[in-house]
Amino acid sequence: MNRFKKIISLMLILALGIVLGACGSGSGDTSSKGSSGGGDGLIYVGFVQVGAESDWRMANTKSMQDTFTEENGFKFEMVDAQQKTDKQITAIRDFIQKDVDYIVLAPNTEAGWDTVLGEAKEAGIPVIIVDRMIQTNDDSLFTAWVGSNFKQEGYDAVDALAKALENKGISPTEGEIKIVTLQGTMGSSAQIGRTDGFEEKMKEYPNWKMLDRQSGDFTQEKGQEVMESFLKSYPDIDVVIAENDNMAFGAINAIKTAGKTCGPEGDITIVSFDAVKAAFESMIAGDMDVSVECNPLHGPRVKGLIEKLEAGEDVDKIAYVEEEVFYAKDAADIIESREY
Ligand code: GYE
Repeated sequence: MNRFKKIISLMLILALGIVLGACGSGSGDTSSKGSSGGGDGLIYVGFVQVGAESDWRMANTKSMQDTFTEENGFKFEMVDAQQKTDKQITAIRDFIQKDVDYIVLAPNTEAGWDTVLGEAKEAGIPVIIVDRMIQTNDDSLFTAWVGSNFKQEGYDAVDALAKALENKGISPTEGEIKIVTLQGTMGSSAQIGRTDGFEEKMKEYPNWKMLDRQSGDFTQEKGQEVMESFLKSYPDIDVVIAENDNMAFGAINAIKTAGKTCGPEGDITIVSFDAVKAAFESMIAGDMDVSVECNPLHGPRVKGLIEKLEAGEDVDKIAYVEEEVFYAKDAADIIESREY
């Protein structure tokens, strides 16, 4: 049982004691539930996951599953919301019903969390948010957040594109550079930050032109579909910004099928986000130019937060993960050291 719930239980027991005392009856069951409700000493964590849309997501799920084991003292349950925010809201209500000790939420999109998180707060269940963020005016609705600075990733992608162009002998400051963007799930922090960060910083290059932007929902399949339609509408695309690696893989398929070339030796420059292992393979194969890292290994970070909360210690409300940028020319030397 976590600290917050202990306090609430204690208050309930006291209140019940007063009521029973006043009634002159001593026969009520005032025992509180043991740790995690099962008396098994495990900390019960309910994880509301976005879905299984990408390699990043799979690595994130694995990190959580590998961390929140019984050996480590946890009872762990995960709901895969199939990229549906309403499914996530339902999952939170289920976890409240089950009286878990902590809810860990990876929100699909940013808006609309106040009501259900208010319910979790009312029930005394702390909510830890991972990966993407929520939009709220009430900071008390969550205990802590850990994830990436998506806007910074968007800024980094601008520098990454400039360097990737230089790496293939193209000046980033001369001639019109025509860009299309495959966006992630609209309204998700990863999409909002990457789109806004890129848009803001690309103003440093007045010769860069954003031809179009469309969502591929972070999946390879939709990324490929959107790229197919871009290739039909715009015959001379110079750059694809894919807001995750899986959409980049789809775009690369579409480019090749259309008889065009991409990567460091090809015509179309591919800039991506995540830097999962398959992106390194794609860079080594000469298909992708650069990937801006996004670290999915949040399991141990969330565990660290829960352990501190259990010990009654303060935690950082907001914690950003350090990230790098990886270019095709270095991929072969680095791939072995990648964890995801
Ligand atoms: O970039 C993408 C995944 O929210 C950071 O979600 C995450 C993003 C990641 O589907 O691959």
